[in-house]
Amino acid sequence: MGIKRFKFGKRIITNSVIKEIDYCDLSILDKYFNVSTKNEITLERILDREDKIFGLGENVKGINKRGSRFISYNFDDPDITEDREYLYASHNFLIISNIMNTFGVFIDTPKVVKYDLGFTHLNELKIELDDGFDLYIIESNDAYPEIEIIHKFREMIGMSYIAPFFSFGVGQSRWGYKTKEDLESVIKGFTEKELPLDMLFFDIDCLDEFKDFTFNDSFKENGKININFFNDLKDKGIHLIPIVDAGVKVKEGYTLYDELIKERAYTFDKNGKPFTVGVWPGDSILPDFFSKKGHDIFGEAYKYYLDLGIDGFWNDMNEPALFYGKNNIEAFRDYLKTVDYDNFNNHSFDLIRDRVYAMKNNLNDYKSMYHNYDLVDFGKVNHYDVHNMYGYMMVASASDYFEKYNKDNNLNKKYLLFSRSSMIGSHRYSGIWTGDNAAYWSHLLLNIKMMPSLNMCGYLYSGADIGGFGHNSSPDLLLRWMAFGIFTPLFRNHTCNWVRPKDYHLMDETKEIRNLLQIRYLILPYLYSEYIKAVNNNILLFTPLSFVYKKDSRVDEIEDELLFGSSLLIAPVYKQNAKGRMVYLPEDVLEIRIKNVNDIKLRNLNKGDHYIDVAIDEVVFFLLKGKALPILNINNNVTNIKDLDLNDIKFINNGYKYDKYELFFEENNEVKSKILKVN
Ligand code: MIG
Repeated sequence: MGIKRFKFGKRIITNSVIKEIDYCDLSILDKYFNVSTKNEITLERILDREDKIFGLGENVKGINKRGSRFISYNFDDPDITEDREYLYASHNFLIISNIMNTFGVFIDTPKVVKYDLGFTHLNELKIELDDGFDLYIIESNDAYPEIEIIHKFREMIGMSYIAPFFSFGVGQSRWGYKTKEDLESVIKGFTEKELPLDMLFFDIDCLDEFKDFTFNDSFKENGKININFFNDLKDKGIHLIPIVDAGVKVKEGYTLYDELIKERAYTFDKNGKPFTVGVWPGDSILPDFFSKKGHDIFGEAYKYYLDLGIDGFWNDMNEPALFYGKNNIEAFRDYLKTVDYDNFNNHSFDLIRDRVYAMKNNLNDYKSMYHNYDLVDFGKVNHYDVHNMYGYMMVASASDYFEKYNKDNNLNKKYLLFSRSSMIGSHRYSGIWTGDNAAYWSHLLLNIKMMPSLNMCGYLYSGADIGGFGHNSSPDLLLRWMAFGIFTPLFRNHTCNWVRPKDYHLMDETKEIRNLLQIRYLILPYLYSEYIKAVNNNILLFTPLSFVYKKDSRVDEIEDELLFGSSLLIAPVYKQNAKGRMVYLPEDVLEIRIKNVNDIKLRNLNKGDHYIDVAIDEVVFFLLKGKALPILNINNNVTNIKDLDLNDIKFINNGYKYDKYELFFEENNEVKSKILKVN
């Protein structure tokens, strides 16, 4: 029982897979799919009524994706509705789970792939894509086939990115911080309210004219960067995390632009000229991350920030998102000249609006751009054919440079890097956040359901904008979302600039927020240890119950409870005004109820259904039988994440089967582990 690889034409090299696997004869694939190679390739399969379909990483809907339609096509659209077929990522790994025969499928291609998982016809699965890809089938005979398939798949795509320990701390962000003073007032607010802060995010308004790797004037004194600000951050143990967008402003004299132009390291049109697009800085070029030159030049641009001691970044707009292609502006201008303003009606507005919208992320623009993919000697390639890879190549350029920077400066630092756009392969270089969600209760539930799917595809350092990015959040939504977010590796409160603030220090619910942040610290030793184990052992951090409790059909449909690491079951509250929720426990557990770090209550609960009260300022989770939970014994004055002091670790024990727990921590930037005795 192994992995089978099939060849469909000449593939574009993606390096998504790092393991060499021999090709099989295409006829063997008939056992899994009805394959048709007319025009485009289609793979069809009749589904049994009981079949479930897992995987596909960053997408809407449930853990079981059956009944829906999805497309791999990285796209920026902040209106995440229930029927959205594509988000910011392409994660072409799925598991078809059947009682008799469960198998995994991975499609190695940067091109568009369409999945109809019983959407058009109840019992028909259909995958459509263009020729030129490799397909892998991953089989298992194991009693826990999904887990084994994921393990084999993750082994095949290589070890996931390891984020630095500080990035497991508390992150505050808002699109709308404009100046150094804005950032300082956040820090002041956190200090006054005695809230811990580890990462302060820096969004586009802090840049100079939206240019990457710059600061606006508020950060300068007499034209020079005010170094005191950075020293102060350092003293306070706060990491500043700047945003890095894909588009580079067209402006002579701006070094990054000049260099990309000089070395022809930009995405180009059919005549080889820069393909100019509109993004935040106005007219911009898109670095050609597929070219050796573009990869190196953009990577090296990080040096400016790194030299200031900055050690974390987020990469945005790298689908790439386009507000317009410059080539369409002329036609738009001509169109406006034809508008009959004397007979203007509602329809005239719609037509203008439609024209504007049609210029955004325009398919023809994507099809009119080219790359010089000489990083792997592939040569000239149309952007559309490698579209889904653009963000992947962007994070690779940064990550490769970080390695070089470390070497040049004799450092062994770990850097935080996470991205909006991703494709399998990029999981080795960075984490991801899940983009522009909204302050909807349904998006809290979506966050819960998406985590295991992301893990399946190799994305372990990930998280959503806590409390929702778009729309106005309410205090109860923020608190409930935090109560789930404390379990996700990336734990960042981020908001869009035109909705009402929900920064932790601006809320009235300070006590509740402080408690929740402290509970995050309390579980850190466990969270970090289980995260590292998930990376090292190619397993999930968030596991669906149905992957584990094979003999209990009750868990089949449960998607709002998850196993978290090897010891815990979590069941977040995600409904407004709920005083608690029904929880199905697949085994006897120890309930852990935390009001604050000095108020932890334990009680035994039997397997079965329970209504669990969960007050708005509490976190309740469950310790499985035979397991132990390491917690950080902290006092109320924790202000920042620090290297763990192992003397501060104690255990909550539920009849632990072994007397030792392997704890992971970071020491001098290295991941270390120590076997602790469980008392
Ligand atoms: O067009 O940088 O998803 O997190 O705050 C919007 C501004 C651009 C989208 C990101 C969001 C970020 C915002 N960006």
